[in-house]
Amino acid sequence: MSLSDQDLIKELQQLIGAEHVITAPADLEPYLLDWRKRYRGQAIAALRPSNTQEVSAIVKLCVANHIAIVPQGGNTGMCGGATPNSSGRQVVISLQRLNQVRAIDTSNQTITVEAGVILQTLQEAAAAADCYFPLSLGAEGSCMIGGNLSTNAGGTSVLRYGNARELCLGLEVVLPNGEILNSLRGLRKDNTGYDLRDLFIGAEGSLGIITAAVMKLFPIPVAQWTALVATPSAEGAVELLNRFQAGASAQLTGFEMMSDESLALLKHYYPALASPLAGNNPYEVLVEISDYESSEHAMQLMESILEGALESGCASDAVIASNLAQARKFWDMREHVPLAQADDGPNIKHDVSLPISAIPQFVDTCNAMLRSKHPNIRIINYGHLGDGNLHYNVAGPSSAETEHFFTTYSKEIQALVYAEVEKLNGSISAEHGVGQQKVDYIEGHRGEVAFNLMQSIKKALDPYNLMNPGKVIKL
Ligand code: FAD
Ligand code: S2G
Ligand code: ZN
Repeated sequence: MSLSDQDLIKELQQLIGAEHVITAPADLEPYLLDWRKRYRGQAIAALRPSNTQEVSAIVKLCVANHIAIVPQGGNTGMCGGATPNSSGRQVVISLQRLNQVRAIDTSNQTITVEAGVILQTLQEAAAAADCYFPLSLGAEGSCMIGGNLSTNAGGTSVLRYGNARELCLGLEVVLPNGEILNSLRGLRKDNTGYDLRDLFIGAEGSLGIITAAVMKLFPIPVAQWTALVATPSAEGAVELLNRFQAGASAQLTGFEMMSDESLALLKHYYPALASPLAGNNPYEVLVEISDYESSEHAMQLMESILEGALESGCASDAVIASNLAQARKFWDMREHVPLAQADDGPNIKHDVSLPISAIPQFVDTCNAMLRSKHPNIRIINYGHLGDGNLHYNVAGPSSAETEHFFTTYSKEIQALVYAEVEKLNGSISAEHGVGQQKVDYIEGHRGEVAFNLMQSIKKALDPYNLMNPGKVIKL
């Protein structure tokens, strides 16, 4: 017989302390609404355990009382994955208090951190040990490494260092039955059975709760040069990428594209971040080269590749940051585009990835198709071109019309864009995950065999469907 909510709350308070069982509506609110303010849920409580054993004890108590669990990190996710549903029969488990850096092994080039460590804190801990942790994204001041692993986050250095998955060597996970899986080994090679670690990376909390991880560290680059390059078309941007890939290879550590409408939106909401390049360029690309030899070597490389690009016409203008402050300003431009979008109002997001060779066709086809149906829409097309990942976001003609446009046309526009993605053999979720936003698209996108296999895995690990139900895979 299940406990009443009141008795459950009393048991939880005994487990983790009353001050960490949050039930007062005002205190609960931040846990029930996602960053985009698109998803709102209900919860019996938000819980803030302080260690793995407390997480395990909570899971066992919830499972015994058929209460579903929604793990939550920084709550910066884009797909509503960390937001409880409206049933009121769920609890949110916030990992914020599991925030210890457990160990740094500079010789093994690894750092062991708890899931609630904020990404920026992890970057700083690496730097303090004279190492580099490359995962970097606009939300790094509040997202947590547990959430980064659960969404297999990408960000701006994937083309050189990979997603969160490639940066992880070991995990500690509380399973849906409350057992603790300890695979916190910092080994780059370990072929002993199924790859259980990778099962939980990108599972968005639907297979278990990540409580700690061993992450890779890297040497700090000796020099980094950043440039802002104007290109006449998406095709030109891809040619520019290919030139940098051929010329700089592993030294190419950032390649981000912003369309003219993205730059116009940025300039409107953050005038100080207006592009320094003259004119209204169809696209501007932020390129970063990192070097382990010398600053001069990196600069020569940057200059020679840019010269070739300007001669070929795939670049029409370029400015190389003359100092760290200017390089920071170029990166602030890029990282403020999603903030400008949030200021502007709801927008129809498409976090898509495509074969890089297919990107010009995707952009030209979708732009023409959508503008023929909605002539005055704004297509805020920007993102990680180096990984073939575009944030092809569509907004209504003006800020005042975004809400109406979003609610009226989201489904239609998403169907059109995703159909184009399928035609070009792309993905409908490059880095943000599925959450609840795309859960109805997954079977069609992945196909029956893959979908049935994922359902079998979900049923095997979470037979009562209590671990973040309704996210990623519906049973
Ligand atoms: P949350 O939002 O708290 O949770 C995300 C998902 O993971 C949910 O399903 C949740 O249930 C699950 N989860 C969280 N913690 C755990 C855990 N310990 N164990 C199991 N499951 C867990 N994302 C990118 O990939 N690249 C970008 O460039 C990028 N830029 C962004 C810029 C801005 C301004 C914002 C607001 C977001 C951006 N994001 C980006 C999206 C978001 O920051 C990432 O998805 C991030 O990894 C989410 O981390 P979080 O800690 O906030 O997770
Ligand atoms: C980024 C943010 C999400 C969006 O800035 O790279 O991941 O599409 C995005 O606004
Ligand atoms: Zn992104």
